[in-house]
Amino acid sequence: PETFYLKDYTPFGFEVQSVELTFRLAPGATRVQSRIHFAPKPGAANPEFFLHGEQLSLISAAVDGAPVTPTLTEGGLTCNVPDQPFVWEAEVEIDPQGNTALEGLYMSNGMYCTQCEAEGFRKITYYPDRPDVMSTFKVRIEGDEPVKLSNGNPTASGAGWAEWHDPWPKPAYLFALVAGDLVNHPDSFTTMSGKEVELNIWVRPGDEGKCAFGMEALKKSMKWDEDAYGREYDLDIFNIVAVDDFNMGAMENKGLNIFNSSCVLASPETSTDANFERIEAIIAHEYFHNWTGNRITCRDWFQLCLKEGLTVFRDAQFTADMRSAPVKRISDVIDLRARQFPEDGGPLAHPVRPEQFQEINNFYTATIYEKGAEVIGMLKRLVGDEDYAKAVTLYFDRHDGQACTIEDWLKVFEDATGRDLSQFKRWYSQAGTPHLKVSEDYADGTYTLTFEQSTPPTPGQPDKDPRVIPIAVGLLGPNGDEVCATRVLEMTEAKQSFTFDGLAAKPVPSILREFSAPVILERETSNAERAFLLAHDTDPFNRWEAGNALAREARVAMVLEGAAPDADYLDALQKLLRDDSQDPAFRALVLSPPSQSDIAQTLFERGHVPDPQKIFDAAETFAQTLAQQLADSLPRLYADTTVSGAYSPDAISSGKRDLNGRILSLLTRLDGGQQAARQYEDADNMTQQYAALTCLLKAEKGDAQSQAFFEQWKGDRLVMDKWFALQIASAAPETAASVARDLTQHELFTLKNPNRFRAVMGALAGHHAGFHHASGAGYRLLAENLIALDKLNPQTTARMCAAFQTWKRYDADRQALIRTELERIAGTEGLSRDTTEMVTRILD
Ligand code: HT7
Ligand code: ZN
Repeated sequence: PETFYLKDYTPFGFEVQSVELTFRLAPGATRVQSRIHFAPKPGAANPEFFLHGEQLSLISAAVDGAPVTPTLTEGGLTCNVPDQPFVWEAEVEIDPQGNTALEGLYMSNGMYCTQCEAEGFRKITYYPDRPDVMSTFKVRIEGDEPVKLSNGNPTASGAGWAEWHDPWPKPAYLFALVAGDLVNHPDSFTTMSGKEVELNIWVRPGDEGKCAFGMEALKKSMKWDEDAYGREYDLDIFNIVAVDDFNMGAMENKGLNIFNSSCVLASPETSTDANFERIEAIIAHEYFHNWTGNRITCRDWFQLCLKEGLTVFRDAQFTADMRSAPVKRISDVIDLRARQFPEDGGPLAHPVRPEQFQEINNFYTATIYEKGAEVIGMLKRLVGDEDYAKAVTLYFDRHDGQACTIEDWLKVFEDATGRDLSQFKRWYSQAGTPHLKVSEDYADGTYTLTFEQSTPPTPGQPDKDPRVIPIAVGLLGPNGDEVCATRVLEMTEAKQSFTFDGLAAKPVPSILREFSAPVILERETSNAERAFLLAHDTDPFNRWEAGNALAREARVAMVLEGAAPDADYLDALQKLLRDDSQDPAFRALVLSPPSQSDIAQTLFERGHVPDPQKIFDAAETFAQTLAQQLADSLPRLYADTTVSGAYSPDAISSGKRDLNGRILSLLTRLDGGQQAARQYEDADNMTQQYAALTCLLKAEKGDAQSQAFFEQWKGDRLVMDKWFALQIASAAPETAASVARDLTQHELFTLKNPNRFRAVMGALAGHHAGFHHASGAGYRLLAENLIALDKLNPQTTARMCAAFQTWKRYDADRQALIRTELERIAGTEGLSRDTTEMVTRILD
């Protein structure tokens, strides 16, 4: 397959002055007429007129009204055109019903919908399908469907047709069309300049009752973007549509966001607290794209982090403001370490701004999104809040309506602050997670911290240069009082020391507060010091971090030395659990152990070969011991954290329920599931019902409840996804793969719905000891299903290949088993470009 390079960027030779599209909808043969005004760009000498196009049947084409016969090439067409402005007209036929890749125009449950990012518009009509080509769009939709939507404002409609006009120039990847039998949940929002905006969430009939929470989240997002960033909405109407078959979470199409139904539909009975929180964050994310992504877009797909990193950063700020800032930060770091660090340390590592790709869909990664957001967080910490606000305002003023680069983004910071960001830019160009080694010295009242940074080689980048690292540090005195408030040390050298004067005694350092940089901290320390920080640090993130390190060390010692669970740590946990002055959500996070995959990674980094079964056993032993030690207080703790009254998904109640669920899981180890069975019976919301069922299934006491759950919810696709996933997540390591295999034979399993596929295969890949069971059954099952899915949906297949990315951590036998499966996938005839690229990179 062809490789595309950042260095090869050349602008398109024509302006697109306006686009008019007419859709005559028919499931197997939709006709799309386009009428596009092009003008050669001044100074572009004889530019090639190339339009992207894939899986299109060209019916006719004309230039300035005269029929033409373009030359059809592999990915599009070329045509001789005048050297002055001209009108291009074409008619194509496409097959939405046969489109199982869910890219371009496709059908989901009888509804027409589109997904054009990154390069799906070329499956709708011939067009310069690249983000730096921006134009206004007029769209006419003809069909019997009662609801017909597109971008922008509605302009006219009649029996069997509707017209839309989007006055804001946009790239084709933001184009959207939806048509079907839909019902809406309407509302409105008055913007800061007093403009009334019509809001709608469109869903399948029957789902109307699940829109209220999403609508509130939308209005909160609109208000927050005005207050925090001064950004106002810019159309008369904002539509959201819920779609069942969708490759990712949601899509920010201008004025017509399309959502995976799992990311917008919510009700207390069918959604967990975690679902509610995720929905609020995703609605915000897509809405915030209206400015960071749509009004200012990317010049090319190498700049993807320009919109995604910034928008993730903005949605994290929003969630921190709406809920608890420390809890959001801790959760985000857990997620970063679980998804981005393994990516950055393995065969799929790539810079935040990649320099080459074969299939851009493979680069919607944790590195682009989450590390991209971390880079912005570092920038903000370095320049300070005020200068951050100045720089971002300059970005909006200077670049509104443009397609931009990371250079443009950094330049506004340079111009607003006078800083030179050339070294900082390495965060965008160098892949890999820096390791930050810390040593310390104390003499005569002066305390010195010395840091050494190094980044391991990553594919194509053997050597790394030192980066700018903001290290937020505070110091605690021996009695636990803070003797030095947070100070941001700006590291720029490979090795650098910082001193703190006037200290009466050697302090205990709290380093990398709020996780001020996405690095791996290496420091010789003791469990006693970790327990001290867990008890005294004023920075909640580092308090949690200390607890997390204690948990990790305890687990590692259990695996490597067969040690008993660390008594000091168990003690610290007990104290924290009973400490009502601490936020329940925070206590729940401290109580949640590092993942088994995380322990495997730690062991690997320390030169050991992780044994997934031993890691699983250690987790079980630890939980059992903790439960036994807490035996006397568990019933009271359970009662004290039980939330009663009408269900509300607010942060306080959901934090309490989270803690309560964790206590229930300990209690279930002692009472044989009695309390969980009672909770299952009494639950009036999905959070408590699901928590109880999880405990029961893990204790192998939940067959009856699982059957009841299935009967109760078999008509609800989203709840059924939970049921599928839970069957696997709660299975023993030796049976996880066979449980998953049986589920692929279940009448409700289908390859055509990405949510269902992810529920089963994602749960298998997420069951560390089950997926990596020595039999290799997990690897085999995943590979078989990836091969089957690739024929229908390359994008979702390719993403799921990442489950194999950590394969070099494991022993030779497991590596051989995985290699066999990867080679089997790679050798499949007709394998998609998406999956070929992923498997090749993982194998390399
Ligand atoms: N900008 C979007 C990314 C995206 C996508 C979404 C749905 C389906 C396919 C997709 N390909 C790329 C989503 C976002 O980051 O907001
Ligand atoms: Zn996004």
